Amino acid sequence: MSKIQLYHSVDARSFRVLWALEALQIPYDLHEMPFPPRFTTPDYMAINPLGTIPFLIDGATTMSESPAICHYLAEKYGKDLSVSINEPDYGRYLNFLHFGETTLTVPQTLILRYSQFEPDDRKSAQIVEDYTRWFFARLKGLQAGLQNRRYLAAERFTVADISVGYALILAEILKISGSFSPEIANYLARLKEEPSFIRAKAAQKSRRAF
Ligand SMILES: N[C@@H](CCC(=O)N[C@@H](CS)C(=O)NCC(=O)O)C(=O)O
Repeated sequence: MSKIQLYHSVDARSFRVLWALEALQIPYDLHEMPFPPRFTTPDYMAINPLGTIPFLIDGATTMSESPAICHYLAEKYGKDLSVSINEPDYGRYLNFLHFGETTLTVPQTLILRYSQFEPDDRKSAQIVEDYTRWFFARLKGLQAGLQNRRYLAAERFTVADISVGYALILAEILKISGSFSPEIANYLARLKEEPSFIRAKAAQKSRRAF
């Protein structure tokens, strides 16, 4: 069987997949590209016409959505990192797995875009402020979810923690994590102590572009 191929840029959403691969300890080839690959690596468009990362190839399977890839890998290669349909926290697990991307990371990308990526005349302090407020309003869901829990589901580290944990790491990169509650700050600190997180960080070779 051919090795899993992961297309990635440093600390982008593809980090979720890198972190999951390291947690599962399965062999993979990492294709690290300067960000954004759509402009820096034109040949990549032939591999993923969206030009986005992550992009995963596993035999005949190709995928481009980070929570879905984490779910797929956890189900296929290591049951403990996912929560099964027979466990009471199955719905909670799926909810946080998707919450990490759709509810938390989507507003963060607006902050990133309008504070860093747009040319100066299109940068917008208003959009940055509005979506920072939006992000912190949505973080209330995580605050509630962490009550009396070390991890988000099934009392163990799962890809739901990877999905939400990445959004918290991106908040650090965006320099808005100083407003985290103690519970969220402690949760992030715990996640950063996971050996798989440390290995995933070490696997990245380039400098971050944002
Ligand atoms: N919903 C997708 C989003 C993928 C995505 O938009 N990735 C960003 C990086 S964080 C990207 O590739 N941006 C570059 C571009 O749009 O050209 C996921 O969760 O993986």
